[in-house]
Amino acid sequence: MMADRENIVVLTGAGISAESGVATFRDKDGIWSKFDWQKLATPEAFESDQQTVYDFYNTRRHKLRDVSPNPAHEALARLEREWGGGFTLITQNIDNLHERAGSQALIHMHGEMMKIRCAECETVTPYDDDLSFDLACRACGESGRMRPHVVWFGEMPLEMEGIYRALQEADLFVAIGTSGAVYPAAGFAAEAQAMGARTLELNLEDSDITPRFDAVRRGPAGAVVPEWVEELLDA
Ligand code: BJW
Repeated sequence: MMADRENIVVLTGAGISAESGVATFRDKDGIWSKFDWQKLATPEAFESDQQTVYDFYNTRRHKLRDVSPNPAHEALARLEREWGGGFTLITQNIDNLHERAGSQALIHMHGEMMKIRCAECETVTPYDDDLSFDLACRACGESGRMRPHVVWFGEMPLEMEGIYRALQEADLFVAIGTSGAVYPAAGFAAEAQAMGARTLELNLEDSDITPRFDAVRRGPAGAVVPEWVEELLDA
């Protein structure tokens, strides 16, 4: 049984948004089965073919408008509201479904799809419309250099200091719907465990890092996350 004052750190991946209709990356019909990440999700791709990168993200930004949070996002927002101890939600997802479900203590370590960033001065701006060469940076005035505010391969994920602080203080680390294929996020379970946390994986199936967890629960996030949250809050 958990004491109410324990610190919980949750890491989510694409699997938590799958039942909302947002594509995952490495499942059979995932994004990387259809598209070449080297041509779309690297700083080099942006420098060599900016329009293709814009098209890829514009399509995904349009789709995001038609989807809604599912019971797994809602359960994590409820946990944050009702849990008596510390709670930190780290997401690798660039969709906005956690915040639309009501989550507030949220770290978007791989960025946010509905924000853009100037590749010259790094200013970040919320932005609803299509990415295009016509866009100028409101801060430095440079044109044609606005990029999605996302973390591509080879780039440093965001808010790493806050993440490692949360992992250090965690009593329970929970990974939901992530394949454990991408570092540094894939290393968090082992790191939290080494610093004394218990670890739990919620996923449809085994991931690359399942052996790192003390306990696992299998099933769709929309079912297993609300069940787990209900149990924690009832304990
Ligand atoms: C369900 C479900 C349902 C499905 N219910 N579950 C060793 C150490 C450090 C770095 C490296 C290293 N080796 C290599 C690297 C470099 C690289 C890397 O990891 N490469 C690997 C391919 C090996 N990493 C980087 O470049 C990162 N930067 C970096 O390392 O900087 C230096 C640094 C070092 C040390 C400390 C700090 C910094 C940056 C990585 C950026 C990743 N970017 C992307 C794209 C973002 C933008 C966009 O979306 O376009 O992020 S790639 C993509 O993968 C996306 C995701 O966030 C990320 C993770 O994917 P995720 O979420 O796990 O999804 P899937 O599809 O893989 O898995 C879905 C899971 O859900 C599956 O398990 C299903 O079973 C499950 N599921 N339906 C429950 N209904």
